[in-house]
Amino acid sequence: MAFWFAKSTSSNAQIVLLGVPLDATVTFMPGTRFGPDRIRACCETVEAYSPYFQKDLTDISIYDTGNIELEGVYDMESKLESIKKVTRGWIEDGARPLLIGGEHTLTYGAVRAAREIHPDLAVLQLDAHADMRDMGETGSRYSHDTVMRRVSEVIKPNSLVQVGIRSFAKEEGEVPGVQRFRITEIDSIGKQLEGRPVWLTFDLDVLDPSIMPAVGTPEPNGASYQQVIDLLLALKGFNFVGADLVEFNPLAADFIAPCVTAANLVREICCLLV
Ligand SMILES: [Mn+2]
Repeated sequence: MAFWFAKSTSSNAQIVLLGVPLDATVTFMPGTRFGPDRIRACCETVEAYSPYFQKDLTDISIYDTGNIELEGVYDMESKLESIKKVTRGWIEDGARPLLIGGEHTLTYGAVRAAREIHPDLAVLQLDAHADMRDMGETGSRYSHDTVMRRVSEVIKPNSLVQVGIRSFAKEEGEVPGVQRFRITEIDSIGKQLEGRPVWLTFDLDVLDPSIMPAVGTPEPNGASYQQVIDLLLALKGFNFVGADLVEFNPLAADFIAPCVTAANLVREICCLLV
């Protein structure tokens, strides 16, 4: 099954959707491997027209590649290499990839691909968690709680912009060279990203668990849907070169309504990317 609005062929796609069923280092509640297929299914009920962006997905050429084959059963570095290689190929072909997770760790593969092609890449992270541990709770340097630390190491200083963060270990509280904003600080966020190629990494737990309970590590006091839309609309016209939407976990909660919310966000991110 492909996303219903993804009707293009690979050769002329502006946006390429890649499912990434990565689910290896989650420490609290596994299940993100089911994310891409469930979100595809819930897109069936989502209109092609975005009333926010006033754009229609049927006017954008979108191709769904299906899910990425992840090499290496327990070897995260091999899996991240697969993600990087596939993502890089699509960017070189002139498409804007949107990776649908899967756990957040996948972002490290994707951002390295984008960074090789766009050396001045900035990364906008919407997330409840800083994900800035140097060593993960599983004892790995490559996991969902270290991923943005690894990302910050491969982009220029002051190029990681974190938004909505409300849970972190003391060591992750103030990391030099990382900018952190509340989701309402729209002008400051825009100033950091203006004129640069930007990768958007959207961890669904940035949303309040009252509307997004189907995530592996929910945190109270999150963003509203309207706040997210306000931010995305304010960034319309910025140079987004790719994005990922991660951490949807249909096993963590009654999943239908949050899955439709995630599917709506696929549409809004597609609108943002073109
Ligand atoms: Mn995260």
